[in-house]
Amino acid sequence: MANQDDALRTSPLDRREALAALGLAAAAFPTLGLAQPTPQPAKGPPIAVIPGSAAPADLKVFDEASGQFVLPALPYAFDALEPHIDAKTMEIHHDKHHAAYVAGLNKAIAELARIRAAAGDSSLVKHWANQVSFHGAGHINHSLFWQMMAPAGKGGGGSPRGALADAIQKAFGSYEQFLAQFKATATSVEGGGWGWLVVEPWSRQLLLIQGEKQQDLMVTGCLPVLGIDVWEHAYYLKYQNKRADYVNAFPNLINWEFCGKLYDRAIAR
Ligand code: MN3
Repeated sequence: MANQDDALRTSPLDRREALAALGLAAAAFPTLGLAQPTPQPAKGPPIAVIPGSAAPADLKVFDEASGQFVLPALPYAFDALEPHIDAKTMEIHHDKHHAAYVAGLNKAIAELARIRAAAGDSSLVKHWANQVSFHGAGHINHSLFWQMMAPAGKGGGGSPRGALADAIQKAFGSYEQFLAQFKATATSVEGGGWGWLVVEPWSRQLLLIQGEKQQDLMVTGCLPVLGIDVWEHAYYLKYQNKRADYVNAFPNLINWEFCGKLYDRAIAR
């Protein structure tokens, strides 16, 4: 597991940034007839990557060959989470909503590159940077969310085990108190958003926080352990306006084994 993690920490994003920087440098000299700087691979220590921040080894969210973010397959059938989440909701949520975040993220990154190449509308940097935040968070959130659930009784439900169970006990007093506060956190999100259990890595504490939209209110650097999407698109077909009923059903689906791995990675140093 450690080797897989280390391989991921070579971080395609770091390389993308380096390549983007090189492209920017090249674009600055296109017509001057000057010798362009010879691209050099980045040297020095790699940019620090917070342990646990790389994608889990079996979760393909980015394709290095194409340089594009990609939609990971659902790890189960659309109807596998019935009756707690219905098949139609899962199909639309994954195939339409999540796919739109992936497409939106790729487009926003491409538009910013066009602006750097003087081929785009430079007045739209604010817009596209905002879109990177929104769609990027949407892509990561949903990629994790599918894995954080499993069919009830077949990996979904039960209670946390191992180090995560101990940490929840320490942070919240008991699993029951944690669960009550997690539900209250999620149910009371204003508008579309998320309820999150995260590790704040500088203190290594567990925190319960709300996310609004896809990324608003997230604490910088915090690492997700468990999240529930409370946008209406996540539950409206079955539950209509009764978000609390959906939130109450959600613990039947929590994949604590996956969440435990996220926790272990988040506190590893
Ligand atoms: Mn959603």
